[in-house]
Amino acid sequence: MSHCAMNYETLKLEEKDGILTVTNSRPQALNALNTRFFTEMGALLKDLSGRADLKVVILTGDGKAFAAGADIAEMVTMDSRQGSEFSRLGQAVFQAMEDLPQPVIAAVNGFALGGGCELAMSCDVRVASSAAKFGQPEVNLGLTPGYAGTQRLPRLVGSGAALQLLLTGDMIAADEALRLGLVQKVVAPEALMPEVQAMAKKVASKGPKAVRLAKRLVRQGMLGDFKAGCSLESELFGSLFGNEGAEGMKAFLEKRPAKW
Ligand code: CO8
Repeated sequence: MSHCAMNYETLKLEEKDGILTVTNSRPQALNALNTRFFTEMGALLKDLSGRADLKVVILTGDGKAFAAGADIAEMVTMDSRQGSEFSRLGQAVFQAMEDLPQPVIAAVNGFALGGGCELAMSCDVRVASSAAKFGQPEVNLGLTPGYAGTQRLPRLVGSGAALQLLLTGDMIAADEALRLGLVQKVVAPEALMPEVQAMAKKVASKGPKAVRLAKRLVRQGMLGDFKAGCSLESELFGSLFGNEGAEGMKAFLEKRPAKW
């Protein structure tokens, strides 16, 4: 596979049956997001986007953190211009995650703070370990989020809950994140990877074109207006007739599994 050609320092990759698990792995710094991470993740996403055989991506973290934020040690010396540049770099990579044709499931194993919470929010579905902690603690550092956290968080949980987290910098437990709708499921730490793998396997067994289009329609719809989203939906819905949809519907009527 082409992505094996690149030697990643911050990412570990493991692929099986069309499901790629990407582990953010710099545990000595609680997987804090640095320039190297963004460069590597950007290159990986570019590579993955062209792969028809790849069905689902799982993103998780090594050790006790998913990611404890942007790398404070790298940011501390930055000036205003460099800060904006670092923000744009992260935003572009997280946008590429949303734009990836394949769905991305976040398996949030531990701390998802600041840029780490923003990373989780750029995934399509979030499953959390009961040991995970979420928050946007940037105000503690005299900062705001810079990787679209001020935009994605209110879209996920509403502006009141988003502002409560953004203004207080409070860390919340996984159960509270579930109550707010920031995550979709909470499981025991040891059940996290089996749960996410089962979910990924289920998604990978569905009509592959339909899965990609469902993601694209929601992602594009969230950025634009309702009517434009509906009109794109009709167009893409129609594109499944005569190919994958024809097989899926025929298989149902013939009481047999579909052959994608
Ligand atoms: N950056 C760099 N290093 C970090 C980070 C981080 N965000 N978080 C932890 N580390 C390092 C620690 O410095 C420590 O290193 P060392 O062993 O060399 O002293 C190591 O990881 C282990 O951390 P702790 O000893 O602190 O572990 P604890 O279990 O005691 O505490 C916490 C865990 C509570 C998660 C604690 O580490 C913490 O509060 N971390 C910082 C969390 C934070 O503030 N995150 C937000 C960062 S700002 C941000 O994400 C902005 C995003 C937008 C950027 C826009 C671009 C400009």
